[in-house]
Amino acid sequence: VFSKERLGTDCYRSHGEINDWIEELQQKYPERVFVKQVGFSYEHRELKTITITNGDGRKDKKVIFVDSGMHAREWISPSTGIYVIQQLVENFEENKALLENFDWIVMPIINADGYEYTRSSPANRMWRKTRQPYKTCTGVDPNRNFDFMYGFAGTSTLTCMETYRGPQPFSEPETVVLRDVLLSLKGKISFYLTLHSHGAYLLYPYGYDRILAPNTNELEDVAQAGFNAIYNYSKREYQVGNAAILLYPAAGASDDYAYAVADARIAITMELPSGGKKGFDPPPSDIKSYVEESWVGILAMAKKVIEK
Ligand code: ING
Ligand code: ZN
Repeated sequence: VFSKERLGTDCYRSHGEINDWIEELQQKYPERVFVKQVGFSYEHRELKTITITNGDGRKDKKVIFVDSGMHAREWISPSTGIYVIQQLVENFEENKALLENFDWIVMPIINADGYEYTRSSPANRMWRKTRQPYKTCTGVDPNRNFDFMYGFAGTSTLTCMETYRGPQPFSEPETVVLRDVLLSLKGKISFYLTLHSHGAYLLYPYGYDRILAPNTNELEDVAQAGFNAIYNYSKREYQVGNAAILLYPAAGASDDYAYAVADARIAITMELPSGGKKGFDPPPSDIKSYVEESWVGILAMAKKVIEK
């Protein structure tokens, strides 16, 4: 019934396909995989996490948490989330050392409604936000909607803007779901990795303002490990640094929240490389090379965290 790597890397997958696939993984590998329905999107799509273990039954492990699909148009992000799951579950023998002292939890699609909206017609391809309507326009930037330094720099009060922060923190069901998952893991997260695109950046807190986080040396070390691995692999040069200083200040993002509120020791926003006409649209034929390269970086960062 099941073939290895059923989802492959040949095309962008729908939210439904991804959900069905992780449920199949749980059926196929019940001792190592646990899928949990953690809530619903505004349009009632099922939001799920997949917990990946080595099956030894230990319950005291720290967690490496990866999410993707927060911004609708950043399609290479969920593709990479899928690839991470494939590496840990279907390529278990090669990667089982990563699961010895850590459980991995992946949430492959956060903004399910936005993602499906970008898939529904070419006219909607560049949608970024959620899909809850407000008075004049639809959607909130989920990466401005978290309640740490909410409303500070890089956020908009205008409903029609791409960085609309919402009427209040956690106005969006999708950010509530991610918040509750992160808080349920509070103090257990060694590495929070959130996958975005595009531009090839490895960003670490704080993002709300140009302020360095207390363990900046450690954050920089982990990000540098990712940089080096990718550079050695493909000669691509990611830019590494504090999110607000290197890119721009953006308050209410999930990495700051995971770091400052859910006490993730390391939190990184990985902006995957640009592709296609607008940067957000690498052609399907490029998915394979993008996700393989990105995994090299993710692996190196995870190893750095694990060896600490
Ligand atoms: N970029 C991120 C954004 O939400 C970011 C960059 C993340 C900046 C975290 C500051 C803090 O704007 C994309 N492409 O979404
Ligand atoms: Zn993004």
